[in-house]
Amino acid sequence: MTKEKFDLRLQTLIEEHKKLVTRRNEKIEPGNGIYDRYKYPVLTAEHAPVFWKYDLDYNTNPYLMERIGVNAAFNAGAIEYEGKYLVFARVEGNDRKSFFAVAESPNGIDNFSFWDYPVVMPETEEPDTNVYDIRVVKHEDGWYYGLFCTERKDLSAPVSDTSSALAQCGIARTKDFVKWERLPDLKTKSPQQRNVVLHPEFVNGKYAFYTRPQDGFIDAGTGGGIGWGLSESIENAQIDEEIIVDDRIYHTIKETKNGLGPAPIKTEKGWLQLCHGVRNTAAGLRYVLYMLLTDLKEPYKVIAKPAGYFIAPAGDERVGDVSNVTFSNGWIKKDNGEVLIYYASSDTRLHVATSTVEKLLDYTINTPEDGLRSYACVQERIKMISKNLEILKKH
Ligand code: M1P
Repeated sequence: MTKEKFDLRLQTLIEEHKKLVTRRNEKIEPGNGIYDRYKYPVLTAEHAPVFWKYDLDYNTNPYLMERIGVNAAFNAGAIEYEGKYLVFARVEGNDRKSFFAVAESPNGIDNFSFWDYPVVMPETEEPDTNVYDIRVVKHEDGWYYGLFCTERKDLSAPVSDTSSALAQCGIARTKDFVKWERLPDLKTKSPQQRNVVLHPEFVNGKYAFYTRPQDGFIDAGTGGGIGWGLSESIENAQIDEEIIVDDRIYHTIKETKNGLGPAPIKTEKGWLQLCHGVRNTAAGLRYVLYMLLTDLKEPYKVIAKPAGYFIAPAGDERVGDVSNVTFSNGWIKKDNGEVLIYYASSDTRLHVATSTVEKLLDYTINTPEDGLRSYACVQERIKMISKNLEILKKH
């Protein structure tokens, strides 16, 4: 390729990228009254800067080809920081390795742009093979923490098994989101931990964690459920006793497994909790999001549990690298009570949905609980239909 053509191609790539990252998002009306979805994902693989993928030196890359591709940008932690909305995406290279990268937006809805460099997450003495799904939380001790899944090969697996992995909770902290201090991984009695979240406040003077104990990497086995445990220290976090906050239940959206999403939002009526629930189908696992409200003083006690899913994959969201998945590990409560919910679809891209604390409380408190039997669910629906028909008669 001539240098002239190289320069032209580079200009096109930069212009296309700019168009994408500056595109305005549009609310999809009329929504379901609980939250609003938006037309465009807020982050995709294509949002990765051109200079992350291409060697821009004509001498070493005369065809201007991608050298280090980006496959996906999804499951993101989120926080409001210095007037900006930051998401900490799980960016996955073409090589399947994930890393964290910060993208910032002036409004949390669109114009997300990646910082020049991805996060350099220090390793422990036992290097991570893969890191993903960071939950970013401002703790009352004054630090920002990032809790994430660290995955390593299961060395006890037979040589023929090249897939078995051990998942545990990595912990790091920062003051500026640029320099991270890695702390030792969380210790619990469970052979596997994923979806571990730090509660933003001390409970009984201790660090409090939501956990997800599992027997196997994919299968919950005898474990599973969203757990809870306390640790004296964060520098050497250790949970000796885990209790289950929210269990898996037969014939519900969380029959196979579940896990907490982002750190909870404190409200006057309790802690708003966003979780994911998984069930098995002939087409594979289906991941949906659901909500709970837990007690203000005892955040491990569920006080409201609306039935069914809160967000499920819709339209194009249904398809991706791992289809039929919605997953969330980040949301932001703004000072005016609005809530920005970041959810990813099918392990491929990141979306935003907007709501308010008031609406989410109404949803969690007033949505009927799961009757757990078809008969009970029909009774609940009939109650509402009868009331509505009376109302409609008067119109
Ligand atoms: O592929 C769907 C999700 O699977 C895992 O979630 P869980 O630990 O609940 O099974 C994670 O790998 C998550 O990143 C992924 O989105």
